[in-house]
Amino acid sequence: MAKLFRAAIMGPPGSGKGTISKRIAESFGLQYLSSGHYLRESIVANTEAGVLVRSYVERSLLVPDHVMTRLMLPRLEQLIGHSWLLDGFPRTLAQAQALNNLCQLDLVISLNIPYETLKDRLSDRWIHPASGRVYNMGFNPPKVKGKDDITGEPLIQHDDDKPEALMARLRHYKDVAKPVIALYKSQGVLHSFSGTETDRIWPYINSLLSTKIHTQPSGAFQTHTP
Ligand code: G5P
Ligand code: MG
Repeated sequence: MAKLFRAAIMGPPGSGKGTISKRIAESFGLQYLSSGHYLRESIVANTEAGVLVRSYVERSLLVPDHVMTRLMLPRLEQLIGHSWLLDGFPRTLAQAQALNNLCQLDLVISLNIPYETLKDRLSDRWIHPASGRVYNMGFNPPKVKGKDDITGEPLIQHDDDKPEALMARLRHYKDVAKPVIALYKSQGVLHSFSGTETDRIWPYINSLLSTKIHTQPSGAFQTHTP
């Protein structure tokens, strides 16, 4: 019988969550929800919440848990009856517990990417401050150097992306993620993947998901319990 499939992908900034999520969503037809995307949407809308969110995202700090759960959980409630993949949520134990109260995840993918690799990817990162859109001069540069693709406004580089600050952020990510990873490990749903290249990690994730989700020709899919 077809069963719903709920998954999340975790990993430090720049670990490839977004890149891999898009491949999973395309290959397996899951609805894709990215916390970063919804945060940037609220920044652009310039609501009271958006102004608050911007003050955190601009400094690459975690947005408070109550703001995150208010942003994400109603969207999941609307997706009752759908299978989905979360990118970047939950990031803290409080967020994971709030999500647990709504539903149990079937699978959590955790990406372990070496610090040096993350440093290379992130140290070349430029941001459009008004929207939170992120560019990387090496992998996804803006169409016009130093300008936002949509508005043409100047891009800025944050002090947070300097190597020392980056190290502190990545250490902070690890500390915050530790109890979340322990929770999902204890629930038997955690799968960790290590490597320096997304293209080399992807085949392993793809084959794991193929054993759990069976796509149907119609685009519908079934899940298998191991
Ligand atoms: P986001 O938007 O979730 P981050 O900081 O976690 O942002 P980001 O930048 O979105 O991370 P990612 O999704 O893990 O990274 O990785 P990606 O975008 O796929 O890849 C990063 C770059 O590397 C891309 O340019 C990609 O093309 C390139 N790349 C990927 N693979 C390879 C490879 O193999 N080789 C090479 N050469 N390049 C590669 O969150 C933004 C902010 O929102 C807040 C926080 O402030 C956060 O900083 N936030 C939350 N706060 C609290 N709780 C939550 N749940 C929050 N979620 C977001
Ligand atoms: Mg991302």
